[in-house]
Amino acid sequence: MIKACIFDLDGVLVDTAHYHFLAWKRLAKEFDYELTEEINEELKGVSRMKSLEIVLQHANVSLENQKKELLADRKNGWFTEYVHNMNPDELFPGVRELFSRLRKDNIKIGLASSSKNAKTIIEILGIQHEFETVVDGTMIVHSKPDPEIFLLAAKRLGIDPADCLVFEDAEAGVEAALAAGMKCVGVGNFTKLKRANRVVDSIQNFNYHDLQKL
Ligand code: B16
Ligand code: MG
Repeated sequence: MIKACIFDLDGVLVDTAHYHFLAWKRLAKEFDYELTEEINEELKGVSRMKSLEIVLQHANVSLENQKKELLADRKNGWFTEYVHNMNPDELFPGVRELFSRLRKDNIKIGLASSSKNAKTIIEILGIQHEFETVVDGTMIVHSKPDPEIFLLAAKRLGIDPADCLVFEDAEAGVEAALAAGMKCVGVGNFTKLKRANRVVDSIQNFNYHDLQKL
């Protein structure tokens, strides 16, 4: 029985995934590499440093660690600039309604985002009080597809992983949820997320009656 829902942030609750893409694309231009939406899929759900390494690998660029830190910081500067211009309306449709149904049914709500900016983002959106626990990129060692982030969220919620349902937009995130022994709803592209127990194109189109049937 599902007793807790654990939400990814970027790409599930809000389209910050698009801001990550814009900032990486801007950085990649500096070394004459055109980042495509397709390659960007590989960056979803993974840490900032790992994302940079993937971009550099595709661009055939090799750099020393100090330079990589500088580039990651620059990308994050742009990303946080975009994020600070966001407003609460950018929360995806259906999110508030889903939260209130879960609360009514006594199902716990957690956040598990690889982003080190997650707390800032949920505050900008005004949804920080919706979560019984928030686990972000500052609290984990291994990023998705490792199950660490979801296992930590379940532990903090006091719920068995088998009784948790994860909502994820990234392939790496779906793998992490399954590796944690949880059920998973993929939010986005069916072909990319087909390993999830169910795939919907947006939170709004998740059929609440399916929650206990996955
Ligand atoms: P930051 P999520 C992830 O968030 C993003 O999907 C991923 O693209 C990003 O690289 C990662 O956070 C780290 O973000 O640079 O802000 O620490 O999807 O797990 O909520
Ligand atoms: Mg995501």
